[in-house]
Amino acid sequence: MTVPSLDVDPFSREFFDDPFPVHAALRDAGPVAYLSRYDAFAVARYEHVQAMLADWQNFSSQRGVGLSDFAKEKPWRLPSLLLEKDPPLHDRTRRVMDGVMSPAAVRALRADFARAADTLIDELLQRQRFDAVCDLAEAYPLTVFPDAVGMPRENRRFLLPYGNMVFNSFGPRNDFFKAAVQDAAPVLAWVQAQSKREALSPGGFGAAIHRAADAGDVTRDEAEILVRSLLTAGVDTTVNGIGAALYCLARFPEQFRRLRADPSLARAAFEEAVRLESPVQTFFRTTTGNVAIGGEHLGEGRKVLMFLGAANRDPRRWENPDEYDITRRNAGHVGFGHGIHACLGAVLARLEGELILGALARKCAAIEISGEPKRRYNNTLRGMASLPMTLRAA
Ligand code: OVM
Repeated sequence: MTVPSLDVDPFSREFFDDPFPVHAALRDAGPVAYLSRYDAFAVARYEHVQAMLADWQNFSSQRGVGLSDFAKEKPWRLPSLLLEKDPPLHDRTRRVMDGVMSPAAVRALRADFARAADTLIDELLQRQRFDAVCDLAEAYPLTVFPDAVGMPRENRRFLLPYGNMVFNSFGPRNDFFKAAVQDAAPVLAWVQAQSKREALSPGGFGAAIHRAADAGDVTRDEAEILVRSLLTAGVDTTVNGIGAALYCLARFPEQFRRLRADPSLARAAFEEAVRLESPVQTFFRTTTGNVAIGGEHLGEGRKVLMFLGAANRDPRRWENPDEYDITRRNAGHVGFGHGIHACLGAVLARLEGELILGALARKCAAIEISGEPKRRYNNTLRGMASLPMTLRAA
C-alpha cells in the first residue's frame, strides 16, 4: 500500500484547539491518507473532498456517516432517513423535505425572523457585556427555528444537548462522546415526543411533514423520523454558523467596517464565515467497492473521513484561504456539503445569518471581544462555548 499513514488524532482536544497544521499535513500527504489510530482513510484536499461528496455510488452514507460502520455495529440511534440513507430511499424522503422547506415556505418566515433579529440586537445593545454564544448565537436560532417547526415553548434548550450528542456520535466513542451521552435518556425521550404529530402546531414544518404522510408520500413512522432530522440538524449547526460569523467580524474589523458601509453584504458575510470556520468539520463515507481516490485503491467497506474544513481552506483551491473576506467569490465551498446530501436547511441557515448580521450592521458601530473566548469541543462541530462581547451602538 502506497497510501501515506499518519498517526494524528482528529478527534482530540489538541487537534480541536488548532486543527490547521494537521489539515495542512493531511492535504500535503496526498489525495488520501491512512489514519492509523482509527483504521480509516482521510481526504482533505478540496478537489477530492468535492469529488467524494458528488459520488454517492462509490461513497455510501447507508453504513453511517460516522466512524461506526452500521454493517458491523448497531447504530447509536435509529438511522436518519436522509443523512444515513442512499438512493433510492434517500431521494424519496429528500423530495418530501424539499417540498416542506420550499423557497415559498422559507420566504414566508422572513418577516418574523427579521423582527426577532432586530429585537435581539436592540436588547443586547442595552447591555454592557454579553456572551455572543449563549445570548446571541444560541438565543436567536433557539427562538426562530422551533417556532418555524411549530414546537411548544417548553424545554427548547434540550435541542442543544441533543445536537451535541448526535454530532459527537459521528466520531469515536471517546470522552467527548461519553460526556455528551451521559443522562441522555430524558433528552432522547423529549426529542421523540416532540416529533409526534400531536406535539406540533399546524402552521409549521413539522405539521407539513406529517401532512406528507396523509398524502402517502411517507409512512407515519417515517414522518416522525424526518421531524427528528429537523430537530437534530437545525439548531447546533446554525448556532455555530452564527457564532463563527460573530467571531470572524470581531477579529477582522476591516470586514465589519465594510459590512456596516453596505449591510446588503450580510448574507455574504455569513457565507464566508461558513467557509472559513466550517461549523460542520467532517463526515465519513463507506466505500462500496474497490474505489480509487487520486489513483489509490482503498478496497470495499472502508471508512473515509472527509475534512470539509480543510477543503474550505485548501490553498490549491483558494487564494489567501485563511483570510475572512466578505466579498470573496466563495461559491463552491463545501461548508454545506455538496451533491445529493447537500444541506437541506441551508436556505434557513442563510436567512438566519443574513438577518442577524444585517441587524448588527445597521445598529452597531463596533463589535469587540471583551474577554477570553472558550472553545467548545465536539467530534464534528467547530465553535465556541463562550465569547464575551461588547457592542457599541451606531
Ligand atoms: C439527521 C441529521 C443529523 C445530523 C446532521 C444532519 C448535517 C442530519 O438526523 O438527518 O445533517
